[in-house]
Amino acid sequence: MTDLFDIKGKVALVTGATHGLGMAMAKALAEHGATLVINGHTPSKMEAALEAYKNEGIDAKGYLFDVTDVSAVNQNIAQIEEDLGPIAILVNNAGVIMRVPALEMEPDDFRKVVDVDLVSPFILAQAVAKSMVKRGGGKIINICSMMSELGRDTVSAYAAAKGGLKMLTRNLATEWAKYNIQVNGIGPGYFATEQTAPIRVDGHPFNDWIISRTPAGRWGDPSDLAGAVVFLSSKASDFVNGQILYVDGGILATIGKPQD
Ligand code: GCO
Ligand code: CA
Repeated sequence: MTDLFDIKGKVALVTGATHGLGMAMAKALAEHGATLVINGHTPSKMEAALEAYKNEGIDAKGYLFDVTDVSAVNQNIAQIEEDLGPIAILVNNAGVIMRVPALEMEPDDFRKVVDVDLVSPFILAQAVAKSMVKRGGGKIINICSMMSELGRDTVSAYAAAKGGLKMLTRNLATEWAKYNIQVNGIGPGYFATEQTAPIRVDGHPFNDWIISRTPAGRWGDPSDLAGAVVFLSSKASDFVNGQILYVDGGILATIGKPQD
């Protein structure tokens, strides 16, 4: 019997995988047999990350490059394919967030957020798709957000970029489905990571609000993304194109409930 979720030996590149949700998804792919390639841009973080993967028995290969730099991306993609073979799975996870009220947001900072969170996934997708087309297929997974659907105070640039990333996903899926490339997204809800640590403290109004706003009644654990990323990387999703799979404990399903 063939295993629908089998990704053994497939080369998977996860950007921004030196920590957080990127690292959790990268581990899930490696644990299901993928050859793991991680990208980062800070040498010290990369070193620590490779050590952390090793401690869990994962032999991750690290490539340091800036995902917004077109020539660095193209060079590194070519190098990865030369070193390890064709990239079968790309997870566009690298991202930044700035929490600044829109009236105070510097247009240059807005541009920087859009560059990392929206333009770079396009650059990476184009770079890997060129060889995926020649090889007859591949999987591209864009990491979206609750802010692909919803607004929130202070995150105008992030929401604009993540909403854009949802439409980029649909558009690339439209153009590349005929090449057997499935482009989909994962939309994490509110997860317990370093990024949300300052707002997750017990008794903090944001912490209490998120827990009550989430039907599942808790923050997501990074390991909650494992099933979604393996599904969208495997042949189980070969006829799934342009979807955003929200892993959010039900946030988007509900308007919420009144506070007591
Ligand atoms: C925020 C959070 C979010 C999360 C996530 C939600 O400030 O609201 O940091 O932006 O990072 O993307 O899906
Ligand atoms: Ca992060």
